[in-house]
Amino acid sequence: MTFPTSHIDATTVPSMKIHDWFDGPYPARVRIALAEKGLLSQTEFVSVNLWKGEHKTPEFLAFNYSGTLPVLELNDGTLIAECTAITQYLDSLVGSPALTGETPLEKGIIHMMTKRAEIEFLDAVSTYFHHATPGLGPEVELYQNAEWGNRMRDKAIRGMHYFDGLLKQQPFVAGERFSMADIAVLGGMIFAGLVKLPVPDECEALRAWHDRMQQRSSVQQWREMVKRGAPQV
Ligand code: GTS
Repeated sequence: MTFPTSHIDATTVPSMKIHDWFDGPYPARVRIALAEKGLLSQTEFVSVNLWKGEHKTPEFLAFNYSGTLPVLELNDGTLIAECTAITQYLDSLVGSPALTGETPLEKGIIHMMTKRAEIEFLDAVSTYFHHATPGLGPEVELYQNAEWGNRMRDKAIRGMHYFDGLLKQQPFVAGERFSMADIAVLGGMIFAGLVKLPVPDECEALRAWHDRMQQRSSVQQWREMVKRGAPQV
């Protein structure tokens, strides 16, 4: 199987598999990116049950060394893990809408803001979940450090204030256009919702941006997929 080397029409993209868990915040990032690109119908979702630790088995670790979801599998067997890498691939494949930027400047800013959304917010909420709450349960969480987890919760709240300040000045996380950076902050908001970490009342711009994001078709499509519930296996 050969793969296209530049932008092609979404309808001609070969089928792909995404290995993920239906309501996971990181999986949400790739599902939203797929919806933005009009690629959901070409994608088969393979369920990996995080709550049963299926992502930590030797077989899965051979598949994705990091033991995380999601993983994109192309139909020649090529594997791409990491939400940013998967989004970059999808964005390079199908031109519109551009999620990772078109000009060198946009690409740089979007990359920076995506990384910042991860480090300052989403990954911090995730660490809070895995370390300072029961997380995925005692069978899966083999090492926990509550003090570290709580520090990361405080970091995530600082991150919410940071993005609130930014969104007071511009409509989207990386500037004037929706991008992968908005999707990364959405991932943080989704995770914060799951672990019941409230957005501070004073973060009005962040809340207003979040409300606007709910109007996007891609976010609505993701929500519909989650509503369908856990896959029957
Ligand atoms: N840097 C990775 C990425 O961007 O893809 C992080 C992926 C990640 O942490 N995924 C979560 C995971 O595998 C999935 S979810 O929690 O959002 O559903 N967590 C399991 C674990 O044990 O860390």
